[in-house]
Amino acid sequence: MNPVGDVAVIIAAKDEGDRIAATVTAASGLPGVDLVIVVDDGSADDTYAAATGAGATVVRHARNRGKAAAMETGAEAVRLLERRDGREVPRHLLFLDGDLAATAKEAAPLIDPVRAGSADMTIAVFPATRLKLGGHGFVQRLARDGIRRATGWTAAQPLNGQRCLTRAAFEAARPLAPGFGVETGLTIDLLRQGHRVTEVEVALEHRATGTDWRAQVHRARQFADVSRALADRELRPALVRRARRLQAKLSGARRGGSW
Ligand SMILES: Nc1nc2c(ncn2[C@@H]2O[C@H](COP(=O)(O)OP(=O)(O)O)[C@@H](O)[C@H]2O)c(=O)[nH]1
Ligand SMILES: [Mg+2]
Repeated sequence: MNPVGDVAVIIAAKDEGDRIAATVTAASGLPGVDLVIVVDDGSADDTYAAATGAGATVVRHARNRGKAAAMETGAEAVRLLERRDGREVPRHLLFLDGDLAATAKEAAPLIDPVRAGSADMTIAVFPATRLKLGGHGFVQRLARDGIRRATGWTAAQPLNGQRCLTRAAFEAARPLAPGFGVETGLTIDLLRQGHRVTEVEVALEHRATGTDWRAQVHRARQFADVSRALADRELRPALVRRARRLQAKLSGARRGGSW
């Protein structure tokens, strides 16, 4: 870990006992990283002990609250530590998944554009050969099409959770879309607010998604959460149109003297 840095790594983890120590160790060595926070989201395994042993600052949710809530907890922990230390310039936030293991050392290119001020959020693109998306293709398509409809931007890997944000961009995107809708929501909300979002190819590798029942349940949850994030956001233009029509009606009525 660097003695003084400008980046905090936040890892939302659920049952990552096998991989979290290697992920934390690799993330700690990234240039400019001086804080690694693991949010153990009610794991049933030894994620807490393994992450602590590897040198992370670990915050634990007593029960599972979902990925977005864990990310918010992690960012809040960073903020509180910065306040305690009297730090004036907030760190950039690098979100990594817990299952990257040693490949997390390849995440540095995600930080560079944010540090240079040329992006407000970067999103990782894993090389196709390492993607191992298993059956996630249809959820990826759902997210990609929804983001395109909402913003006009086409993401190569819309569900990729490895992202670096400025603190200001993170705050602008709160409250985050719940659960596994978080990536889709972040992308839409930041683009709609005029933030600059860039995809960056990095040589990261995560756990291959299987086809067993756990993987199926994961996919179903992901599908539901992405759908909800999109519904919450696609509703807005319709609501805005209705509100404008109502406003126009009301101001017409006022002008007509019947108000
Ligand atoms: N906070 C939180 N994180 C989770 C949960 N389930 C999975 N994760 C984490 O989210 C990241 C991505 O999950 P993963 O199982 O690798 O999904 P995939 O990459 O989409 O196949 C990993 O860091 C997991 O530990 C959960 O219920 N809560
Ligand atoms: Mg994964």
